Amino acid sequence: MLAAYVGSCTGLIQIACNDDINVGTNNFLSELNLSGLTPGNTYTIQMAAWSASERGVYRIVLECPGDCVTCPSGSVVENEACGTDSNGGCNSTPTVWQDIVCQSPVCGTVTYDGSTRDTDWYRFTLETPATVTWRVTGQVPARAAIVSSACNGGFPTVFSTAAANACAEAAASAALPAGTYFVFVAPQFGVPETICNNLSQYQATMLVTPLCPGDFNNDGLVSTPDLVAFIGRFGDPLSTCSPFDFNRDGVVSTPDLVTFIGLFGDNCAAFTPTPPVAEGEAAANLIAPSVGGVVR
Ligand SMILES: [Ca+2]
Ligand SMILES: [Ca+2]
Ligand SMILES: [Ca+2]
Ligand SMILES: [Ca+2]
Repeated sequence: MLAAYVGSCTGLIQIACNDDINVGTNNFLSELNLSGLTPGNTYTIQMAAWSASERGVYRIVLECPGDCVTCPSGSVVENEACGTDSNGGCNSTPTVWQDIVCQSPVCGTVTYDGSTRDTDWYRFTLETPATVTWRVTGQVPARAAIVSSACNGGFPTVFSTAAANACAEAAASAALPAGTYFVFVAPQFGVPETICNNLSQYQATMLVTPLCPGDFNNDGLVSTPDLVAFIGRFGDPLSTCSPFDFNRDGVVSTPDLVTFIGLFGDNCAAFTPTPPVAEGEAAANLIAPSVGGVVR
């Protein structure tokens, strides 16, 4: 059991207490979330066993995370309620995910109970080769990754993965051929356990930069076949990830035509895709199926 007080030992005033937070069967974890504390004040935390027979070794973790995740207005909200499991990607059978478009901020939650963690998988499609950057900032230390949409029996190909401390940005980036991919976010293994509260929040953004803007048929030139392709899409409402929508306003229209004409005649360097991350490292960072049994 935990309690928190303010004031001196001769005049303690209790400001919070908790027995257990009941996050699962036989899970009697105690947790306090204190907010609105005054810098400079002294606070005291008291811990006690439930009964004399349950005295022993305990672990207590104190986190002072601040509020570093502020979901911008217009964020895409994760479609998985905290504590449920509906976008577990290659950790789920059948595979489940949430589709997202690039450039839009994503706001979600992840939890970790000491062995099993929540992983969130978002799917997107590139029409042309592009550099993809996936930036994640979590209230807990987060891992970001860019992986194939093919799960390969729970082992998707990992093109980039990065980790960061709480409130720092984990940025994965890869040059990818046209195709469909996942971006991934999860708490890191070994970090403090996190239940559904303000500490479980993260924000993320996927940025897509075409490797050769205007080269829709991937031949290294912005030329007549690309113009034909562009005209064929004129007026279309599109995902803001589309290479045809240069100004990312969701439609192919005159401003995009102006940009395309400015690109006409360009030559582009040969495309070199980012090689996959070595399987062992990728598995340890991302899927880790042997850790704690079920990993989601
Ligand atoms: Ca989640
Ligand atoms: Ca999830
Ligand atoms: Ca071309
Ligand atoms: Ca446009």
